[in-house]
Amino acid sequence: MARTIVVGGAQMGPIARSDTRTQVIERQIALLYEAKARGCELVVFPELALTTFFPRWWLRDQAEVDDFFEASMPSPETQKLFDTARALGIGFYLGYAELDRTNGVRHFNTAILVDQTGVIVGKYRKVHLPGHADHREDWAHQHLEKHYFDVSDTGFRVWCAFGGNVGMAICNDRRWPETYRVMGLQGVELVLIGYNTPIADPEVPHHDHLQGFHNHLVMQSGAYQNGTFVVGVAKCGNEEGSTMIGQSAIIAPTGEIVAQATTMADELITARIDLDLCYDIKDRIFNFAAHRQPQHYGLITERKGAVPPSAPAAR
Ligand code: ING
Repeated sequence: MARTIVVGGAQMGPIARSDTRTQVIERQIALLYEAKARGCELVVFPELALTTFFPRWWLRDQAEVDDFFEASMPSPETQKLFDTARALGIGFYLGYAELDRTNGVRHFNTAILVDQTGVIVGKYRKVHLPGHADHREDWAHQHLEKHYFDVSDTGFRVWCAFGGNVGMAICNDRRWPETYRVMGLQGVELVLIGYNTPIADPEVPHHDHLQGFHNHLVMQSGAYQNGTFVVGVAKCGNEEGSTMIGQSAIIAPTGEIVAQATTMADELITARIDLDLCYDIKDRIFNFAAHRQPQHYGLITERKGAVPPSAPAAR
């Protein structure tokens, strides 16, 4: 018997630095109503979906930095999003900047999974923080996630939700095979990923034209190599002078793209997916229990950086 679920990717266009949470959440609510009309049970919003992508700037005023973070979730402003989603019977993934005071003061790039009754059933804090921690004022676009966020204390988890095994990741995580494999080893059937990906990468400008290709390459690979659906959702367009890629996509365990955004604005993509299709892959070509040989994979967790073979001694 098929285990189908109608999933939606709620791509968002630019969020200006001056946009209020209320203005942003009204856009998200409009996408929720469209999702309801299209039968969605679960909707994925982008990474840092409540504000502009502030890690592009070196901000000196701590109060200004703190304004980008949520001290509670639901927060007073996001309560309306939770209430609307619950009223529509839609669960959602929401990326946001989390201020955590439960163990000192810590800052995370976070995503939550909210079920159709409005309950937060899962929280994920971003593992792979790209870019740099130092101020590079001569760069047109900085990428300061290592400056603003702490590394995850959750790791990659998978939750029983929406009739299947659901996992979460955030943006740069999608580029690392370890992300999908750690969830694959927990039986993940649906990986939800929000992203904010600038086209311009100051360190390799000759790769700018490859951002869209790399975006799908890594998500399609992760889906196929772990027999899981992947939903990748962008915040995109020209946001405060930094153009970010769109191409939000719903990807099948075969690696095929099932649905893809075609604009650089707020756009809902949807698909009815059958989670049982994961097992065409999980039970065959990537049957982990039958084919993996962990005794040969030790370096993956033992070693952080690459260590090339030493050159043979001169004879
Ligand atoms: N953004 C980017 C990403 O991994 C990046 C960072 C941009 C890395 C371009 C490499 C090239 O998609 C986030 N937020 O991780």
